[in-house]
Amino acid sequence: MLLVILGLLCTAALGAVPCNATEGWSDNFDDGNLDGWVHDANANAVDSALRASYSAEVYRPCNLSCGVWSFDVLDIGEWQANWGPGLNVYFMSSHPEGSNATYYCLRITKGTAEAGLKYIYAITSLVGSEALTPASADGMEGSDLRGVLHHIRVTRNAAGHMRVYVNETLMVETTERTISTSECLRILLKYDYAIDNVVVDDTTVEAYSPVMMAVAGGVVAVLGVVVVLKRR
Ligand SMILES: [Ca+2]
Repeated sequence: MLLVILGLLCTAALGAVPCNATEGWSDNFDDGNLDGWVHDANANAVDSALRASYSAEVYRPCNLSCGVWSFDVLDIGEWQANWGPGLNVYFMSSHPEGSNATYYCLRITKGTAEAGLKYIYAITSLVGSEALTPASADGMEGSDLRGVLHHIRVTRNAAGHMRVYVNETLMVETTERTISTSECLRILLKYDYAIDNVVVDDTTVEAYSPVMMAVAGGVVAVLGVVVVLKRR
């Protein structure tokens, strides 16, 4: 019996849910153009990064539904002296010209805080006409956030568990399974942010958090000792 439990716990601890294979891609905008992206005249590659002269939406085909989306965000903050309208990265989205719009989006905005301003990171979703914010968290505070560089990493596994890391610190997470397919990666950008080093990778994201893995590993170790002692 103990061996059966041991086996089940090992499976739970090590079992990662596989993702469908998707061709990964990246763009560092160092070539000075937006080849591969669909965009209007407001979007440009400036100083080796994606910029918008006022407000721009850019997108490119991407069917990744589990894996890793990462990018760098530089807060330029030219909009109303730090009151930026925010940045939306629709990491899983239906085609913008299609009907029945669906998306999962990372929305970065700012709010007031004791120090002056703070970043607010939210995972938002749209299914049909229903827009939801399943998870949101406050980030860094400061009197002036201009010039801050963020490395953003969004992960989603086959169980629908989404995590957003900011400079490798877990900031917000939620599990949503309503949407399981994607056609595009879309970025809605105003001129207060620059985007660089966009990387889409179908790396399998483990189904369990490192804490759960550690707990399961500990239980397995204890049971292993018990089994060994009983056999003596
Ligand atoms: Ca670059």
